[in-house]
Amino acid sequence: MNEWKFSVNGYDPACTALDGNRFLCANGYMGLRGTVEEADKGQFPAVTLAGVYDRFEDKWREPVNAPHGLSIRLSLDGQPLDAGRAAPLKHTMEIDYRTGTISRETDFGAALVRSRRFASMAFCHLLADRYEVLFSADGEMALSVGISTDVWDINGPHLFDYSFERGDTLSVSAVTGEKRIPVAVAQRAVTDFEGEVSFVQDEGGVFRVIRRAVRAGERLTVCVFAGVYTGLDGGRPLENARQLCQSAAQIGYEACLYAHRAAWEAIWQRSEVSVSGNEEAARALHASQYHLNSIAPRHADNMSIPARGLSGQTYKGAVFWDTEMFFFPMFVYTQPEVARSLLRYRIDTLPGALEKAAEYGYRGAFYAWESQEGGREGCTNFNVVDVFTHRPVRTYFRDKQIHISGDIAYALYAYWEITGDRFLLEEGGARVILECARFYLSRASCRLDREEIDFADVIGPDEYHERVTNNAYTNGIILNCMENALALEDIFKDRPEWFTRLIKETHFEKDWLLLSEAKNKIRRPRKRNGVTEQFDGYFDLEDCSLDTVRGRLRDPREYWGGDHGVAGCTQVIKQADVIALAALFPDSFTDGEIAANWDYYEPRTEHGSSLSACMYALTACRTGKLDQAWELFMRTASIDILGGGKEWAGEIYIGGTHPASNGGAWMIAALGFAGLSMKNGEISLDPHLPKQLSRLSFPLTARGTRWIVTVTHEGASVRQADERCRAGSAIREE
Ligand code: IFM
Repeated sequence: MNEWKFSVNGYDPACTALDGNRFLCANGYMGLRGTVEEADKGQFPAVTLAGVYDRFEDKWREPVNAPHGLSIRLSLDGQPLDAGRAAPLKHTMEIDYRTGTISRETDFGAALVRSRRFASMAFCHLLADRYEVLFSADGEMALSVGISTDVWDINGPHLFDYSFERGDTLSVSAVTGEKRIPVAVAQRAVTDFEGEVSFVQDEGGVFRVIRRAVRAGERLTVCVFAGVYTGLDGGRPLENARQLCQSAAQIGYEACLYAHRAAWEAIWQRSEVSVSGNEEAARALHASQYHLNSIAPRHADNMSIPARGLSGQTYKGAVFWDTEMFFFPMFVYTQPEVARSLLRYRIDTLPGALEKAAEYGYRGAFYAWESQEGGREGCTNFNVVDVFTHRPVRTYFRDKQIHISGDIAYALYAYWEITGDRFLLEEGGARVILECARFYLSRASCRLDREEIDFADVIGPDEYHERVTNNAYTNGIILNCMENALALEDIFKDRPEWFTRLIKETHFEKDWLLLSEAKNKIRRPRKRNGVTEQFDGYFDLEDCSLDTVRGRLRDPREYWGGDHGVAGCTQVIKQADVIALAALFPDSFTDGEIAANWDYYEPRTEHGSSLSACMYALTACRTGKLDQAWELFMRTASIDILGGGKEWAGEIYIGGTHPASNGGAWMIAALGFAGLSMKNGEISLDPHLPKQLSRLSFPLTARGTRWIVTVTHEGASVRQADERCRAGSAIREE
């Protein structure tokens, strides 16, 4: 097995959506779904643009898919050679995670098509493809190379007022419906053959058609370069797109590929987790890291990453808590500048969070559950459609999932702890933490002069139990948020005037006085035999097995949560909740408590979200349950190879790549198997290497220094990159 490659043989129409995700190539600016060049809308082709949103009529707002600039259609003697329709003799798609390239080989009998494409990691506006045809029969060929506007939309259309340009350079420009943001795609194709050229332009796009007679044994190649720009990039999108594809065509495919590969190589140098002993695990880790690395917004300094990355419009292209709790750890330890961009997005969208808190009658910052551009809340009050009545169901993610603010404060503090970079706190991060703490003070469910403070009417990570009181995870993250707010005084002890001014400017004086008292009064959850109760009254709910609950479903697509859901009145939960708390705050639990909670909650967890398994794996490592940790690790890391997870909810496509699992795979390897943590500027390791692996190694950057961690069954070491090994707690001299 090649640890860096994954391929699928045969064309299975039932896997079109899945393969579009598996063979996604992205570069943070855009994501090109892994469909064949000739795909039409039915195969979900898309070039999803990061951060460009649009709302059509009263449908959900979602990211915009640009016209597809690498669209190629081939026919021989009038017969379309289309992998989706022509039943090819052989068809293989392959992704090379190391180089970020997607290859395809399709044998149509009369012609063999080979291509290799990429979304350039060196020039984020560039897509390129080298498409080669080897004919094994004589005939009349028609090759259409162009820009397709027949792309996939879930809640579209989003592009209007199209204009087209034909000639040596083709282009399509349009504007979005809601905000009239210009979107432009230009394409240049370079062929090593000649033919009779004509143009086709209709509502499906603009194509250059090259016709010629071909002979068996003849090989023809076309290199296609597409430039993609929008009005959000500044400048003139169409001009820029034109110029880029023309320059790329001049430089040539190989040179563009070289620059792209070099950029990927630099990313791997900084982030690759390498393992020995199990090739499948090695490949799954590469797949996970590829997918997460490929969607990092390296072209911007204040952008975040949607829950399904750039694999399409699922979940409205919105940013959830997934970013801070699941994507952020890999970035903060390997590419802190990406972590900074994710957090700067939250800093810059603070006004939206202040507004949302005010909308509900609270003070401080209540961040959007599904955050779109400018922090705009994308989550509606009716986020699920009932499969029986087809009516929208009132859901409470938007208004009750208040842990989101604490999750953001947690990541801001972790950024400071791990990088030692105080600048981000000074540049708005400290203010965000204070405003989040203020939100919780005002959201507390009883008067602050009472002995204990409850947080009632909330939803924890386990979304199946709505409107509960004292959710363990929520109260835990609120406590952490208040502690982080209080810790700011110490962090800025050398700048007391600055900090006093911040407290004054934010009118935080009164809240500041309340904070330490309030933090001590937050209700600690009830415990039974060491097991933390997920929320008040949870232990009193019906205690039945997962299978019993599943057996009560009358439709496989039925929503399990809410008032009428099968899980709501039972102890069956959707995803890690208390266990997520234990994974994030291991010091607040003894080993015995973690084991007791794990044994209690795991059998009751549906793992109905891709965010669940990694939290269980992390806590399994801590308690030495290494066989379970291994199984959960493989499940987490393989998700975007094997597929699985829910793809459709009724008529809504919820599939896509799973960046939270991708980040989770890194977390299990680094924080679980190596037991990496960072306290007071010191790295420490507490290794738990499963027997399936003989060695684990990865680079990290902490407090401005690069380190290499290595774990074997003999011990663990951390050495400064290019320097001697450093001894320390649980750290062995090499
Ligand atoms: O953020 C998650 C949530 O925890 C479970 N449902 C899907 C969301 C996006 O991944």
